[in-house]
Amino acid sequence: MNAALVQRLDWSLLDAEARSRALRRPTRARSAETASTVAGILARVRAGGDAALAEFQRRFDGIDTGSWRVDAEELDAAHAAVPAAVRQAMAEAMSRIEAFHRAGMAADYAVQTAPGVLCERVARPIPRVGLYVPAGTAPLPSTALMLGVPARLAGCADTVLCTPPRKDGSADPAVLLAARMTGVSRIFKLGGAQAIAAMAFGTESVPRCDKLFGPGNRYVTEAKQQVAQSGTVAIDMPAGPSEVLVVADAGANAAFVAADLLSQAEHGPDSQVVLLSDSGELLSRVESALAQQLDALPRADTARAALAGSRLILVETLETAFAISNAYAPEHLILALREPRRWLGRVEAAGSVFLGDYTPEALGDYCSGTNHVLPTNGAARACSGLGVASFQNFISVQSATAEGIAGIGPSAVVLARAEGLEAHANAVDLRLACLQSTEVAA
Ligand code: HSO
Ligand code: ZN
Repeated sequence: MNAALVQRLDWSLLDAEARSRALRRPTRARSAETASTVAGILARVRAGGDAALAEFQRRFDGIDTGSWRVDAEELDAAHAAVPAAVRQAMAEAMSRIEAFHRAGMAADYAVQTAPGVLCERVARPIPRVGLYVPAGTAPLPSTALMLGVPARLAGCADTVLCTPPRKDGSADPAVLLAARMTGVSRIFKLGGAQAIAAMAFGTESVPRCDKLFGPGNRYVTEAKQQVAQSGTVAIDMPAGPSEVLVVADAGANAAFVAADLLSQAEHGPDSQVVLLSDSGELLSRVESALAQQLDALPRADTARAALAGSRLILVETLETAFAISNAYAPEHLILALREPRRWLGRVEAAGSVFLGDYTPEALGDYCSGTNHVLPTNGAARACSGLGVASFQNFISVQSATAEGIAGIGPSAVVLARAEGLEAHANAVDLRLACLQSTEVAA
């Protein structure tokens, strides 16, 4: 067994500094070099439009077609290229994702807050959204479903999707199929910061979008942050490498736990996995299971690199495990506990929670129905995963009758004068005076 596979710690023996080091993400800080490369790409696309996209296609993708829009022919070919079993599994996943997301949609509502005063909130789709689906070492058609389904449920009029081209200039057929299944309007074979720039600023061929969604590599993430900071476009959430935290008790199945840790670790060398348990024996069994399962994985090198930055931590009690988890605020939290639901009330911050031995994260990644675009890097403390609401704007509406303003107007006048805002007071006073004079006249 390889003792150095993953670091093992005893929480009770760590001082404050060692504890904070134990929970530090391996995430690189935003590098100045990446930031300036990305700023350069954004500026080029903003100024040069399609000509700049063609230049980046040659330079970064090594292809020279000068076109990137996916046409009907390529979509049809994608359908034929995806095996029937995959098409079927995608269709089933999509219907569960749709059922779950539809149930969570916020209904419009109206409340009479005083006689004659009606306050409402109505939802409107964000008109044009831009979805980014990474390809990289593993193209993720499931991400196209996780972005496309809520966009469609929200009723977005125009859904643009960018995904990087492959070496031969084509796009991953399964990503194209998933995009088509969800009803995406236009698909472009564009990747990296230039794709984000195209959707944020618009070019001759790519329409300017109102909000951008989806995970990506560090260039994509940096580009999303820069266009959002400049006020050009809204983005879904700050994205970072994927992560999972597992809380397991002595009765947990070590092979299951190890498999869950590895399923996260295979995403990328900077993915982080953390296991907390009150059983040293369980930790040892998981360590052996990790070593056993790792070698059989095609992406063993990636997983090994991720494990090198990960931790197995012994805690004295499960209460401590939850305190640690809440402070860490993991993207995914697996409760490999005998009575997981009993502990759910303790969870204060997490992107998505998986209860019990038979709920691996992989179910949520693909097909249970929940969204897998989730806050990483501790953002779960104050951010939530994607839902239909992420693709909507909520507009408040109010209407007051004469009776309504007569009732609540005097409060507005008092508050306006207290703030020294006489014009505000006047806007209400004029109407109150008008009502009084018509009353007198009547
Ligand atoms: N675990 C990833 C999502 C994913 N896994 C896609 C497989 N495919 C981030 O939540
Ligand atoms: Zn995953």
